[in-house]
Amino acid sequence: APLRVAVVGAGMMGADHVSRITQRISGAEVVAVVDPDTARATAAAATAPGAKTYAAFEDALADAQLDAVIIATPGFLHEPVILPALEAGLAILSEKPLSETVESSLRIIEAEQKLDRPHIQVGFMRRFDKGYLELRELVKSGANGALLALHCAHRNPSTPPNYSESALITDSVIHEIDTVPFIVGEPIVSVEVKKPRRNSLAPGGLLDPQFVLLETVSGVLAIVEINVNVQFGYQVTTDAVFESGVASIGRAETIQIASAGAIGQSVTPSFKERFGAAYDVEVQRWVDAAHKGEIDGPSAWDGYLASVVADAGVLAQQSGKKEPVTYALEKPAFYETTSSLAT
Ligand code: INS
Repeated sequence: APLRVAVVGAGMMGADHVSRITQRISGAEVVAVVDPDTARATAAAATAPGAKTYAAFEDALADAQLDAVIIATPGFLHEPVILPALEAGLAILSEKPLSETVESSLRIIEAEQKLDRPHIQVGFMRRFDKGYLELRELVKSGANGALLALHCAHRNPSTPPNYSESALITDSVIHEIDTVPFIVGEPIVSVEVKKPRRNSLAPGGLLDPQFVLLETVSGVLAIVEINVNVQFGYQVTTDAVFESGVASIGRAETIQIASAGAIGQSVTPSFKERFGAAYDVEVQRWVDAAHKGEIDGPSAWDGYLASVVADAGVLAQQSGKKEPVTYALEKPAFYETTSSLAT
């Protein structure tokens, strides 16, 4: 029988997951869409035949005979859904970040470890993107010598309301905080933040862009340009500097058109298009694994690790200094998984 999924949060990402599961994923159906904004819930549910709408997750849990939940609310609202979902034994796909604070991430992994096995997969979709996977293989192969540094550009067209300076780290750079150790194969040990001249188009005095320097154990340095009011589109690229070569991912693979005295290529408007293929693979693998009582992607442990680095990053924004990253916990045996995409 198909996995009975609730999608919690019917914003851009939640609505996208509803149509993804309905139209492109096999082995799952959306039976509940949860959002306190009834109009939004109804609009998202319209694409999924048979889905009912609920104002609160508890109502869906009581009514809809759920097997699984996708959580696509803002990060600070993940824990109040994850904890009851764990208690109900559901398969969980939580969008990034797992949570916005280390304390909350710790509560989540503690609660999860009371179960027999990991139930939570975290929506770090870049781990399913072809470019990142190829880069990770290239690093492992050693074909170009050792990896020395990464230039990462993370550009968004504009920021949503309520977006704050710390969100640059906890909501946006959290992706690089996850992918850098994934590519390099070792943890991040320090974070430093530099703030160039402010983009006057950034709303509410937001100090945007920023440069976030992530350093790994062996000294690989990732320089992340987080730049979230670029106006022109959604662009995420990485250039990897090796001892004997440079590799680049994320440049547009679309048609190049010369016309009217200029050469042009389109830019994806949002993360939905840039990472659409990665999301499809992520959700299909999550569904297939859930049928077997497993996860197949980054775990809550990866979510916890990222929250520790993000904490140091927010501190570095305030202090202007290089801040060390200290992980209070060793990886519990509970989180040893067979997924090639988990840490
Ligand atoms: C979004 C999403 C995007 C990222 C944005 C973030 O929630 O995670 O992938 O580029 O900066 O605000």
